[in-house]
Amino acid sequence: MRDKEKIELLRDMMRIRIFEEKILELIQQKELELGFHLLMGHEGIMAGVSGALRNDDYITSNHRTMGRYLSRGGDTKKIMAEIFGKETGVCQGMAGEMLIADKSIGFLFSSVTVAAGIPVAVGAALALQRLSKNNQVVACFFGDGATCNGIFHEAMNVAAVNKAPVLFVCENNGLSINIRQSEWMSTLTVAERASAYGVKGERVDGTDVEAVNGVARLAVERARQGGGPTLIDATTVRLRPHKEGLADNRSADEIKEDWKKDPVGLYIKKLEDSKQIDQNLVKKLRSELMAEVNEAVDYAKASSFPKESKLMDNLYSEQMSDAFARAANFRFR
Ligand SMILES: Cc1ncc(C[n+]2csc(CCOP(=O)(O)OP(=O)(O)O)c2C)c(N)n1
Ligand SMILES: [Mg+2]
Repeated sequence: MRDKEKIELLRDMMRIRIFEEKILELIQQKELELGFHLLMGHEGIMAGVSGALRNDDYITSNHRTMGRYLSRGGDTKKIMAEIFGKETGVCQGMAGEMLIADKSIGFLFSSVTVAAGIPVAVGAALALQRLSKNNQVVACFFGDGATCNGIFHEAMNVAAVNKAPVLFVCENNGLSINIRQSEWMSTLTVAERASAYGVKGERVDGTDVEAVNGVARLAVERARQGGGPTLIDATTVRLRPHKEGLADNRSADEIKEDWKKDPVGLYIKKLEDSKQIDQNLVKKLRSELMAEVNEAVDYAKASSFPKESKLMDNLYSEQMSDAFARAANFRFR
């Protein structure tokens, strides 16, 4: 990997981290309410996979959306405005944090419903396989808890049988809300679940962004060449509560231990220790990114809330609205 690519990975991780730190600050200042699902601790997985994708590839997401949107090249101002509920937001302030979608950057879907993005990714991949000549892939991001949901297994099977160009990316933080993995999963790893469907399962240290990027590059290549899906089981730590404001039942000592695996801190240390970067570069990146995020906050605050008359817009496509109207007429005639 070239130095430039390493700095891009670092920048991507730091951008997500600094954005989320700002969210925490805004919550503390009572500018935002509690309830946000940060992906702090998962940055190495997001940046590593994102760095293996092309701009014309697609992703789907679970409830931890903000870092994914940023990592795929999303606009800091638009995501900040969205979570402030403003009309200048990614989804005109109607989606909030957990239902983000933005076709312009290939961010197809996110959902509050655990595992819901997995079949959507497979469907999109099957459509691309049949309708596009550009060998695009779809990466879907979900948690280890989601791999216990039935739809994960159906979707894996359908993807495998059809050799759909999908990356199943499991952000394996060992927790489902506050319940530890050993209480709800009978296999030792998520990766081994792939073998039931004839899919390649790859376990990787998700706190090591370069390792994730390496595994993701191979998986993307395989998918583009018609080799079908890969399940990437990327192990990591969750550095915040499940959602802001919810009690975390880990002890302070356990959380302190988890911080030793902070993927952002580890990568900065690795690059500094091997003299690939120096402290000045990190300082420069940090101040540039903080300026970007502060500007986004000003933009969001200065924007207006959506008009009430827009409340029912964009719920269904025009076509569906027509179909519903016809169905309603039919019933009442
Ligand atoms: C179908 C469904 N079941 C349960 C929930 C409640 N719920 C929300 S997040 C979550 C934990 C998900 O854990 P995981 O998939 O590991 O993702 P993580 O939050 O750890 O990133 C649960 C059980 C839900 N939203 N949807
Ligand atoms: Mg989890």
